[in-house]
Amino acid sequence: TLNLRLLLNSPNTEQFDTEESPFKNKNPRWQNRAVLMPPGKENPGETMPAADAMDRQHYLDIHHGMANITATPLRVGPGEMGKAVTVAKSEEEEMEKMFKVNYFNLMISNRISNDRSLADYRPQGCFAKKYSRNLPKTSVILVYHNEAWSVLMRTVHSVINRSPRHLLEEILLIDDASTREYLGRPLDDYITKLPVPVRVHHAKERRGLIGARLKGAELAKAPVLTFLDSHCECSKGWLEPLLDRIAANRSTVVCPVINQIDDRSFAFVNATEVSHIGGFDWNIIFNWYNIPQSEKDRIGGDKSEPVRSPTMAGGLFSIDKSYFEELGSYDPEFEFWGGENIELSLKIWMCGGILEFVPCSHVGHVFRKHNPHKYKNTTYNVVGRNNRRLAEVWLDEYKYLFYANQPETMKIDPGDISQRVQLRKNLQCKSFRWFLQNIYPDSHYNFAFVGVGQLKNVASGACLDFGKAAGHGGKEFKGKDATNVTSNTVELWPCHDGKIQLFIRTDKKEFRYIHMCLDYNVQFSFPFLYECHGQGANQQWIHDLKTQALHHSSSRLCMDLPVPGSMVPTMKECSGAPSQQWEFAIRYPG
Ligand code: LR7
Ligand code: MN
Repeated sequence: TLNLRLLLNSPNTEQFDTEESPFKNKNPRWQNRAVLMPPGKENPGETMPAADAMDRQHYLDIHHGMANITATPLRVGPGEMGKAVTVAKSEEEEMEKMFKVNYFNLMISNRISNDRSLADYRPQGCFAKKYSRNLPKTSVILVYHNEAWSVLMRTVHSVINRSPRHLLEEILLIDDASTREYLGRPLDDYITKLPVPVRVHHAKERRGLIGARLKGAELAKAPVLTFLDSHCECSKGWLEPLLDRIAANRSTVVCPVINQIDDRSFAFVNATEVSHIGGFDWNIIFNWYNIPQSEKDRIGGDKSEPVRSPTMAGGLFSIDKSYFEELGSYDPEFEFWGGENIELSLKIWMCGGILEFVPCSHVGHVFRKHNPHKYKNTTYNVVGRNNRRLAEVWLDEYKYLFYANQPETMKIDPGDISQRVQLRKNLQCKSFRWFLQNIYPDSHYNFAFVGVGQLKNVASGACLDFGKAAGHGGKEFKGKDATNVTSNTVELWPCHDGKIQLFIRTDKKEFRYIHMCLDYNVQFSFPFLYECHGQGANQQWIHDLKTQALHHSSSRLCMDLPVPGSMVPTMKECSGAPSQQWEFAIRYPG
């Protein structure tokens, strides 16, 4: 019945796949990599799978002018309707070998048609929506370095199959100096047979995805740019809702809902609504976060309404071309991979635009657990340098929070940033503080602070340190950056340069580390770190600059040295003794 419905469907009778999906009700756990994984050995032996015999008539049928593109022919085969694919036991060894070529299941991908069918992932409210008759055309830009043939072609075919022909100016393939043979002549030949203009630019020198996208933007003919990663699948109706938002307001930048394509089974996960928004942490690394209540209230329960997001994931979005240029596109000195998505997101919001996820647009992306890319042998940390530039230009004083967390980044030369600073001035962009308060209130950065530095005990010369929990009542850190911690002891250690002694003094008189605050409760004899609550009380510390005493507000006790044999400071009646004298040695701003 499902296929019958697909054959017969018309836009008004469309419903989504009601068939039980193994992924139903499971929230995909979307996690970006925190670090670049070491690249695997690239397999030069990968070959181009026999390309699907292309059904030209099928393309012609769906591309006569404003043809009805919803008519999907009945298809059988592995992975159709976005289903998971498995292989025989006997093939598993080979499968694992092939997995390492691109860090996704190449064997399975090669068996799935370039034209595989997908379900309809749009929430109900989308079907009644009317889009402008004058939508702008778009150039779809795909950048890649050594992408697998089947995955790249499925991206291209899904764009062709599911974009109204009159809205698709062209597909631009920007080959970031790939070395695989099939991405040369064989690809050049193949794309001439496609029913939509597809152009390829073979970059001679590797620039990374950011440089490659800039090249694509430069070559694009259409008034709207649509960027996709090279391992995506566009689902039915993906394009019109994106273009419609831009047609209504050229400074709205839109992202589709990014459905997960499983890196092992190539199942297209059946997510319908916007379940998360984008943000970033103190490493300036993108991550997914819950939609704040304020945004839910703004939308008012309509699952088909676009959801505003502080940042984009980076790979999948549409933007008015002239607006992209006006915003200074990407920082041209960014290299390789990373940071460009945050830079663009900050510019959009701080300089008067809007960034949103559009629930009526669904595009799948193969989420990988490892990064397969090697970049040039640079002597510096490439992503760190991108982020350093970003921090210097866009984060204002909050850059110190990034440096407090990644002190090594301070040693990287960011190069000349004067043009980017000038750009920000010319665009009269608002402050990062404004962005936090108005666009990203849930951010871990969202507080005002006085400085970042060490708390040094005058009598002993030792520093308060939260790196080593010794089990004095508190718990050890669970995560590298204390993100999931509920409480933790602090200790006194010889002072050093490391970040585990850097506390942030906030305007609420807290001593903070990311979202953990120095806290004290009279049940205990020692201070500890506890999730910041912003209510003052047990997390408020008055530092008397004359006597150098550190008064705990609610208990009126003072922080004192540990008892002999311990490293954990104590809380005592204030006495003015040297053991109760503390210096807050500010490192940033330096
Ligand atoms: O040197 C390179 N040259 C390239 O052309 C390295 C990569 N690339 C291409 C690559 O083929 C792919 O098409 O660049 C694209 C992104 O690289 P991926 O897919 O290896 O990385 P990713 O999916 O983790 O990338 C996410 O973060 C990047 C940070 O710079 C970019 O913003 C990507 O566009 C972004 N991808 C997405 O937003 C998809 C959703 C993932 C999430 C969250
Ligand atoms: Mn990707």
